[in-house]
Amino acid sequence: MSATSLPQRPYRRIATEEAFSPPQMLEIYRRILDKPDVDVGFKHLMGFYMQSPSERAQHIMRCLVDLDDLRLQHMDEAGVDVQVIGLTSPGVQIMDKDTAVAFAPVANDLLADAMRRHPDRLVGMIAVAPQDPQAAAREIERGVQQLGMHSVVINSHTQGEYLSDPKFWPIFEAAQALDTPIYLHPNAMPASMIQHFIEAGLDGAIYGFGVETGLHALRLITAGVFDRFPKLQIILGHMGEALPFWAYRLDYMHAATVKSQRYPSVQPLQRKPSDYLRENFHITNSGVAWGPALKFTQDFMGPDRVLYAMDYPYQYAPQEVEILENLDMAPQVRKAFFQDNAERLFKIAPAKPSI
Ligand code: 1DF
Ligand code: MN
Repeated sequence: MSATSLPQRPYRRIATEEAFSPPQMLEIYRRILDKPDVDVGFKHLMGFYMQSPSERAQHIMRCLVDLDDLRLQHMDEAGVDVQVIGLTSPGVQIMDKDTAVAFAPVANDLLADAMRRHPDRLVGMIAVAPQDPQAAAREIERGVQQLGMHSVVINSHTQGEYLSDPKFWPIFEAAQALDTPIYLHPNAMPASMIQHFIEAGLDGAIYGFGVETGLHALRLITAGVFDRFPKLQIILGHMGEALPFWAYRLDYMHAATVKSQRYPSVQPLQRKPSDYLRENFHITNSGVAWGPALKFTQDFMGPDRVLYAMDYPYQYAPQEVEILENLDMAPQVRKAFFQDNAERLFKIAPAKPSI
C-alpha cells in the first residue's frame, strides 16, 4: 500500500507526532551522556537508544536522522502522505541554556531545508529553548515568518521546570499572538519523580511519559494559563495522555479543592478543567490505535479536535493505519481525523490536484 497508489482515497493521511534528530544533536547528546552527573531520565531514554545494540534501538536511530529516502519510503509503505515533524524528545531542553538557545535555530533550519526538498510530504514544528523564554518567543516568530512553520514542539518539562511557571509565559504570549499551537510532547520524567518508575521499568512511553505529560497539562490548567491566554492551543498525543478519561473527577475534585481552600496553588478558574481540555487542547492518537479509546476521545473532545499520529519512528507500525481505517467512523469524521483537522491546525496547504 503506498500513499501515491491510492488515488481514490478522498483525503490525505497526515501523521502529526513524528520525530527527527539532526546528527549534530546526537553529538551534543553524546557529550551530555559522558558526564558523571547526567540526568537519570535522559540516560534511560536517549542513553538507551544511542547505545543499545538492540534491533529496535538501531532501527530508530537510523530513522531519526533521515529526512529523505528512508523516511519517505517508510511513509509510502505505511500509507502516510504527510508527516508533521518535531525535534525528538528531549530536544534542546536537556542542554545548558546557551547551547540550547544556539541549537534550536540550527535544528529548525535543517527541518526547513527538508520541507523545501519535500514540500508535499514534510511539515515542521518549531523547536524552542524554554531555558530562555524571550529567545524562545523570538524563535517562534522566526519559524512562522521565515521558515513557514505554524506550530511549536515542547518536550514537556525543562530540567524539572514546568510551563505553569509565569516566567515561561512569554512563550505562550508569542504562541497565542502568532496562532501557533504548541505540541506538548513527553519527556523523560525529572529525577525527583522517576525513581519508582525506573525500578518497575515503567518510566518510558509505556506509562511514565503519559503520567508526566498529563501532569504538565493539568499544571497549565490549574495555574490559570488559559484564563490569561484564552486562545492558546495545546496539542497532546497518546490520546490526550488519558486526560479525557479523568475529566469528570478533575472537575469534581478541582471544585472541592478550591472550595476548601486546600492549596494556595489551586485557585478559582473561569471555566471547569474539562472546559479547558475541550476548548484549549487538541488530541492525537499517537501510539494508540484502539477504536473504543478513539471513539471516546472524539465524543469528549468533538471530532474536530482529534487528529491522527503515528509516532514515527518510535511506533512505526504500518498495520495500525489499517486498524484505524477499518474502524466504524462516519466518512466526514474519518476525513477530519486523517486530514482536515491537521490542515487547519498546522496550516497545511491542501494537496495540489494530481495531473
Ligand atoms: C519513545 C516514545 C521515545 C515516544 C520518544 O522520544 C517518543 C520511546 C524519545 O518509546 O522510548 O516520542 N513517544 O512519543 O511515545
Ligand atoms: Mn512521540
